[in-house]
Amino acid sequence: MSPRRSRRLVAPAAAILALTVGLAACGGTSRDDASSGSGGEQPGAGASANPNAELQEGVSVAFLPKQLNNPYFDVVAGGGEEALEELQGEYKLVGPTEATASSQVSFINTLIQQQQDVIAISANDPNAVCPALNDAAEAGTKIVTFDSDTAKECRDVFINQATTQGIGETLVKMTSDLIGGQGEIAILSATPNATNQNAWIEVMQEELKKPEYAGITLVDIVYGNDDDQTSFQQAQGLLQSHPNLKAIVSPTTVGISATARYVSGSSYKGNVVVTGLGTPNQMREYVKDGTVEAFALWNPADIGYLAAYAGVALVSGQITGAEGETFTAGKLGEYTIGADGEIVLGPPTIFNAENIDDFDF
Ligand code: RAM
Repeated sequence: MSPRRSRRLVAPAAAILALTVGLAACGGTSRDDASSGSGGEQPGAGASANPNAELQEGVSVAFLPKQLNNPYFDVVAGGGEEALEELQGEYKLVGPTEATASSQVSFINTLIQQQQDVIAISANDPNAVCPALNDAAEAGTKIVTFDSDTAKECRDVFINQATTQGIGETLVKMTSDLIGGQGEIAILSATPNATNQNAWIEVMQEELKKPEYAGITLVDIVYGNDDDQTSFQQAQGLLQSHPNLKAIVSPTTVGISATARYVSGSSYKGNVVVTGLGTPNQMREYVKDGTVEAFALWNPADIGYLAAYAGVALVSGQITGAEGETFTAGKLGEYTIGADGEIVLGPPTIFNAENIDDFDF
């Protein structure tokens, strides 16, 4: 039996309405890099939202991360599972082992056959998954992107972990502070096609043009493909090719942990800064051994949780993905949809020796 026929209502509309005031600042958008060049409408365009619609039970939400063997996405998926338990929905996790551009397409096609109500995807490429996602949308599936967006016409909403601008600014400011505003830096990214990393790098490059960063030169950008071994080798290569390098900035949890591992076992430890975006649990030993002073991230579980709530709100007709619509995401409170269907989780956190033991993810 199709899960679409088995849904019931889960929360009284009054309870939802009671929470719709006061927290609107959680949402909003600063920019939408993933949508550049796209002119089409989002899948939900044209429909109208009913903010009084009740959340339905039995909604099936499939999480499709960039890759499965990535601790970051395990935490995201855990948050999604928690939300779907609360919502009495059906949780599923599928995905490729490698974060290559088209590796998610066959999974989307299978999810269409399974008549999933919602696909929540972190896209390895802004465009490669679009034809398959459009097929899914035509079959009635709601599309939520999280973490790494597609072009905007290929999904209903995008759950961004923080504003793209804010993440780029944080990365540059943190690096500048750690190297005293002077010297060569390099970026060790994820895959060359990753929407999120490319958007953050673009902001970083703009930031570095500001007068306060005039002493910093970005000398290289390399790609570890969100593969531990490749990232490890790229870190080694960067340090060999750039003898004056002051910092490696890795805006990916896979890249920063591999870089920290390489540097912690080398003579660069204490001389070259390692920073970027990492999970506290992966980075703890490198903070404790003095390899890493500071890095940033958000709570990945909250992205999964918010994506699941957004998916169920879409299926229930509470939102369509249009700017200004609001919905309540359980314990996270109320969110407002920004321009281009973007929903922003909140600001990133900076971790260091002082606070790292307060976090467990
Ligand atoms: C990796 C992935 C993910 C990114 C984090 C910071 O796990 O590339 O997309 O958001 O790092």
